[in-house]
Amino acid sequence: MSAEIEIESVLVENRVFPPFENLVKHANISGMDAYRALCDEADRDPEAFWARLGRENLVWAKPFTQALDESQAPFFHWYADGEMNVSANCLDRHLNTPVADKTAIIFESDDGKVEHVTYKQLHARVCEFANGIKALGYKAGQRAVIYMPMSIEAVVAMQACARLGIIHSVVFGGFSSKSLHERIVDVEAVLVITADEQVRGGKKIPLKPAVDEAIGFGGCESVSKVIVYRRTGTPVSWAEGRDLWMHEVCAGQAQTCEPVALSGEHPLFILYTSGSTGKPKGVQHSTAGYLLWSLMTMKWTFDAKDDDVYWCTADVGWVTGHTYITYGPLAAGLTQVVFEGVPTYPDAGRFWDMIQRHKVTVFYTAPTAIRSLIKLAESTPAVHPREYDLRSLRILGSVGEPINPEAWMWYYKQVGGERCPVLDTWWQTETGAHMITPLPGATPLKPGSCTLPLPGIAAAVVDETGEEVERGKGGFLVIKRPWPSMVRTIWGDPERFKKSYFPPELKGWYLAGDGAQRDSDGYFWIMGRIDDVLNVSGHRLGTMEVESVLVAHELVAEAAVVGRPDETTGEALVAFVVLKRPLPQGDEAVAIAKQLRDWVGKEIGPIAKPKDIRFGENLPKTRSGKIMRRLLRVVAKGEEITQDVSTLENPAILQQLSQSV
Ligand code: 6R9
Repeated sequence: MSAEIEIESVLVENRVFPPFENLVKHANISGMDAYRALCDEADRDPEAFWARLGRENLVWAKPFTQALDESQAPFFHWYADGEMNVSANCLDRHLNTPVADKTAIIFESDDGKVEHVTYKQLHARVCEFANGIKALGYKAGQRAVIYMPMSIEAVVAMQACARLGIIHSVVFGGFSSKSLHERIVDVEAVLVITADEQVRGGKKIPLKPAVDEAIGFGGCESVSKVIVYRRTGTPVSWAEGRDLWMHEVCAGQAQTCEPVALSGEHPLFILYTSGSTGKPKGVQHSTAGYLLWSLMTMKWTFDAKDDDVYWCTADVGWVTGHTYITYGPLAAGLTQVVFEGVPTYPDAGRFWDMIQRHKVTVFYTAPTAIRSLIKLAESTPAVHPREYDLRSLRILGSVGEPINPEAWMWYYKQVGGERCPVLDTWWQTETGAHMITPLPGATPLKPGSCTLPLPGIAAAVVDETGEEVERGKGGFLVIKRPWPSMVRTIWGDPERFKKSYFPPELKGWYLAGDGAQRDSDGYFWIMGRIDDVLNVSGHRLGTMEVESVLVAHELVAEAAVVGRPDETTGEALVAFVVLKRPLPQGDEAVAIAKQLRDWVGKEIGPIAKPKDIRFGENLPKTRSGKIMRRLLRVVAKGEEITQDVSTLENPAILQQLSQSV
């Protein structure tokens, strides 16, 4: 944790939008008094509050007697002596209710084919696949890596693992074989579940070849089977005895499968996310606490109602796809849209067209998507949301990065028709589910603010000694009390877990890694990361991660990566590179920059490719040899350096680095 808080300040908006009466009237949390009553209940006796929610909202195979065990803090244990199964809580619980015959998933493929699956059918498909993997000998506690496109099959694969207690680790389909390899090795996966290809924006992108390559890198001896979902039918190479088709694994299996009763603390999944060092962290989540908060936030934030058609546009490769596609909406018994493709194909009206056709009521997407659709709608009137009937919408959500007030207002007016609240939900891979967010039937909204913490979430803004800062001043965002869906550990690295999230100065509180400030109403305004993590299009990327890949290239001697504000992607990566050869000029510089960009794409994935690469003979360093990233951030923005450069050893270098290739 750096002593200095260096954060990009957000525009503070003064407009306030009170909640809509029609939403307040029927909301699951109706009005600010109801919200405050829940907050008070949680503050009075947090454990009793969480125990009540756990009892009332989850189906237990064996009831718990203790909600929270703090004896090994910061390794908090929740509902540990209770037993339950996440998949049973998402599917079986609905079987003897009217929800059984309700559509669980409306799947729409990239090319517009639509498939409806009811809860009963989804249950049968999950059971068949679970029986199939059980027959192969896999069991609770082992790890499976899932590398799949957005599909019903991806949800089935995750749910089937949960049903058997197999810990899944989903790797986003946009990650390279190298990243995939790293994760397979780190979790010692016994099973990889993938597809032949994925289809996005009219293009086919291979997946199975990346799995073959990843395993080919070596060190993956733990993997005994690769199960392949046939998405496109393109021929793929086949390792006899290792590779199996998903439909063949399912063939002939019974459509019921006893869910395994697991401790509330049984690990449900591991999901990798970037931190401030080169190596991504395997964030481990648990069974009961995670599912409880996934479900409660569906009910509270999204005000889940029986007749909702809910759509979260995230990919299951990210935490948003885990909590708000695979688990939360199913536990809540909602009908949800699952979409394979991209927002701009066949044109930039795709989201609006789908909302219109499927009569979506709750829509949850990322600011990056909104910002890029604003641009396209303004230039191509035919894909402007006003051209579509979006009257089915009642709630809009935003996630992944700060939403700037301009984008908020456009979303509110053009998409929501000034009838729908925009919920700016702040949370993280580590928090499992929403933490600070407006409630649609209670919270007055301010564009650009994620407003107030959910009941039970003890959020605060403090300085480096742990003192709460004054209203209007920036500080570190912390959570002062444990909550059920919190990260349990970093897979294989409990020391890093303690160091990253529970620094000793902060009295055992959870350090989120974001800067924030509160206004005079107590509203939270997130001001960006305080560590070396960037947020590009809502995806977390560690600058060190990209740097270590760049310096691994044969041409590169040294590299520093910083972020620069970007109109569309929020932040963009700028890489400053010192080559092992003389400074390249003109076409040669362009060619090397391309080579390096492709290298990063191959090593991590296309999302990590630097937008801008600058070459120099050196990097700005202090006399003790430390790279002065603060100066690089200024140079990356193309701004004049007004800071003190007296500690800089080689001031002339800044001029060189200000030239784009
Ligand atoms: C869910 C998710 C977490 C980081 C987080 C913060 C940023 C997420 C935000 C937001 C401002 C919001 N972030 N939501 N910043 N306002 N509503 O995105 O998880 O990928 O782990 O990213 O994203 O910086 O620390 P994850």
